[in-house]
Amino acid sequence: AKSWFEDRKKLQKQMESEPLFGEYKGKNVLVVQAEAFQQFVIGQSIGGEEITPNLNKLIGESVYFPNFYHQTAQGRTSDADFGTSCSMHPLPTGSVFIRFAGNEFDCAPTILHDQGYDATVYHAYDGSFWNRNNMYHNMDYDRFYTIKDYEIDEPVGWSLGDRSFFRQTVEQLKMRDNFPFYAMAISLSSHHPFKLPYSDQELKVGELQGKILGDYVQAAHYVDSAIGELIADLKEENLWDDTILMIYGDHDNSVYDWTQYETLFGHPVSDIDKDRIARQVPFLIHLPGDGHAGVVDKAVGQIDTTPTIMHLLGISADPYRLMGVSMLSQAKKSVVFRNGGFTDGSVYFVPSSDGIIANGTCYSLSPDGGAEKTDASACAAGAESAKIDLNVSDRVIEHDLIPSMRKDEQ
Ligand code: GP9
Repeated sequence: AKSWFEDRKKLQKQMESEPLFGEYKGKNVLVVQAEAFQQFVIGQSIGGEEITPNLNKLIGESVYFPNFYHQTAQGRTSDADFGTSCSMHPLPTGSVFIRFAGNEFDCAPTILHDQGYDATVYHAYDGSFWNRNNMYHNMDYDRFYTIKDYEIDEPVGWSLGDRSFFRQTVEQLKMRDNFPFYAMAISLSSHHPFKLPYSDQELKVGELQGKILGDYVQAAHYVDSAIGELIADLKEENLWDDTILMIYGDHDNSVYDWTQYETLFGHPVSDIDKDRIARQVPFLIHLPGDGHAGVVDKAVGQIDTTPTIMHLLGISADPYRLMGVSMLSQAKKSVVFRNGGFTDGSVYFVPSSDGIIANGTCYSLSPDGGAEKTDASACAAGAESAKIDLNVSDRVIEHDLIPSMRKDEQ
């Protein structure tokens, strides 16, 4: 594991001499992790209306990563949080938040705390869910705002609607009056089974009325409107010009009736597209000031998030054990999925259930998004390297290796 991390550091180091390194030093960082928010709703319309008008507009003013993938497994939302915050893979079984909350990791709140940031996390649900109380304490957050800190003035789904959740989160941030801040807000209104109050169902979903995907797009539209209000709030409170805003989806929506997707898209969905649709979630970074914007095509994933934040803030990855690489760097690395699949942007590997690499399916990707089956040998080296990455991550987590690696480096 030690030599693996030494190699990874060489890749990470590259960002230090690249554009944007440290360009946003000292800015606030607000990370929004959106529940079950998938990429296929972006730019998609239904009944003549955009599902995500606010995000579509924001993407045009942001750095957007159309080839961003979630890397979660059984730990679902907690895996997304762990991967993005701590830049390591989830476990093959269970959740790191539950099984190894006492171990040491190099997570974004800890790293930013060391840089003088006020680090807080917000989620309007029971603090014990996914063992967050313990894990967040270990991650060095200054405070975890739970359901107890919110007024339930807009009941939706499991708890508070995202509109009110974001509004009250900004109020709490203002009240803390502690800058710069690193804040993570975890939304909830688009949780399965996506049933919104009737008054919040604003789209005309036609044939999808009464179907789960119809409810899902209504929920995605509601979350989009909540994000629109969040942006307005941040502007109103004079935070917009000093805050890097990152928004991403945590995991897929668990809806696998593909005929419903075919109704929405108006065309058939191939097997490879099913795999990709289930793995792709949106990821955008809105940069403050006369911020940099554009589309970055590189294949990237959740574990690359913390190194990306460090790139923008000018924090070297050298003293930390992170498995990701900045999404803004030219450094190349594959996105590894927990099932042993991976993509590097030019090939996409779907493993077989027996785990034998030669039995998996390898696709060659074209720049227009097309995918053609190709010989498994084109994915063999990448699949082998994905296996190694997952093994290293598992060993570090299960044996709590970060403290000893840190000691060896001193
Ligand atoms: C609950 C929320 C949902 O607090 O984070 O988690 P999930 O069921 O999506 O993993």
